[in-house]
Amino acid sequence: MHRVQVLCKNGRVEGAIRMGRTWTIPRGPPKPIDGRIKICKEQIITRVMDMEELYCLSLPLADHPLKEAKDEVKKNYLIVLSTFVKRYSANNRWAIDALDEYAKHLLHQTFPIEIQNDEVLKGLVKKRALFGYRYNLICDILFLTAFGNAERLSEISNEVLGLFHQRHKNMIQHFIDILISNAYFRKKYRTANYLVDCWRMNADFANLPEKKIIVTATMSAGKSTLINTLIGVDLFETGNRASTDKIQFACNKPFDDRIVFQKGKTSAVFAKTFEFGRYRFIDTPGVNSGKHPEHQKITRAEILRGNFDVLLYVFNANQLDVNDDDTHLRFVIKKLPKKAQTLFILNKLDDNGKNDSINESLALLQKNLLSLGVKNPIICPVSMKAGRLAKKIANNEKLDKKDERQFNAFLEEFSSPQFDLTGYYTPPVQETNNLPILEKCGILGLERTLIEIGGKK
Ligand SMILES: Nc1nc2c(ncn2[C@@H]2O[C@H](COP(=O)(O)OP(=O)(O)OP(=O)(O)O)[C@@H](O)[C@H]2O)c(=O)[nH]1
Ligand SMILES: [Mg+2]
Repeated sequence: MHRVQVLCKNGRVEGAIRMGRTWTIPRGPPKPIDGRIKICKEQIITRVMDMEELYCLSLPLADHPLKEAKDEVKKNYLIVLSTFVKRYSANNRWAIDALDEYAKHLLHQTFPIEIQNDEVLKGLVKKRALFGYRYNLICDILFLTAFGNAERLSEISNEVLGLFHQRHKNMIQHFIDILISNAYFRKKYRTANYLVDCWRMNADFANLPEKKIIVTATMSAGKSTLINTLIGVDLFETGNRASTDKIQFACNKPFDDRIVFQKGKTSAVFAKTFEFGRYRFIDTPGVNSGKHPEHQKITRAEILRGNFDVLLYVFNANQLDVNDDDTHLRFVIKKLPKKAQTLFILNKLDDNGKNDSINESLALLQKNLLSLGVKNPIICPVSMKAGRLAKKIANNEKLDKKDERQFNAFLEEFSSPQFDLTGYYTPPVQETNNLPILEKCGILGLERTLIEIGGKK
């Protein structure tokens, strides 16, 4: 027996009349509250997400069911979707960019946004082939126009309902209720399983607190390399001459959709081996460029803004005896917000030519930090370059000839106890790493330390 019939029989639908074997339900009775739906509050995003956050959502395109459809159905689907986006989110850059991705992924071409009136849209959703994708379509419309905005969700849900025939409305309303809650998911909607799963992963992610990690240092210490290594993608430019000239952000997202938006201030990427929680890395320009004195101003302003939980201060192990760092260090120590924690990164330990040993470099840095008033500094020794290359290997990415040569040299170097950094960190809980250099170059230890201090907040 259908659920509706049960509800009618139990008198849960006001005004329902039995006519033979069927029930007629008067137009627009209040929807019965489905006793089986357990709404888990955390699943509902109550605050309005801003544009930067929206860019960190994953788009549900990799296994989108529409990929199987005929081109004509795809086009009609995109006409309805783009009409809604253009009508309700014309000023939302993320929605417009995301719509472009939909067209590229689903139709393999850019799609001129076509706006149609309601009558045309109604005609399109009535067509049998498109009607079969109705739950997917509703999901996509709501995702691009109203995700993370409860008020808009109900407003646009009403508009969407208006496209369908009266007899489908209850079902569609029910689907929407289920979509935006953590409710039991009925088999009836299984064609939209993938999109609903993606929606929920995005919602779970959006509800996580975002940990903000700022990275600062003098020029070429390896700030951008550090972020690229942690997120597992060569997102930021690196090099030996003032490479970073502005504040740039890298965020992770709920799942890999293979799309990197680099518009606005945020670049959202899926952090392949840094999959815990929700992170925003803030990259800053080096502070000691004689040629670009404005770099110091930019970085200092960002530190003064204080919008971060963790500060990573990177040192080049080969330049510990250079005094350039002291002014900036003093500034950072003085201006650090109370709630923020600091990790000191001793980088380039693969190339520690001038200093005799890692222990000596660590002792030198520690002495300097203590003399500047830092209590119990946590110092993480690493080779980011080795870490970045090892992560590429771990992710089956191909190295170019130069990187391959360097990686082989690192393999040899870190196999010697003199360079092995494993002992400087607490050991991993689980031994799952089949590429020992990841541990030996300090990158995994640094990640663990970062999670640990992040968790203490
Ligand atoms: N040998 C070695 N080289 C490294 C390491 N980390 C970074 N580098 C190199 O150092 C240079 C500078 O790295 P970046 O990551 O651009 O440094 P940055 O601090 O972002 O520099 P600016 O943005 O210019 O201030 C690049 O050529 C990197 O490849 C390391 O651990 N070992
Ligand atoms: Mg940089």
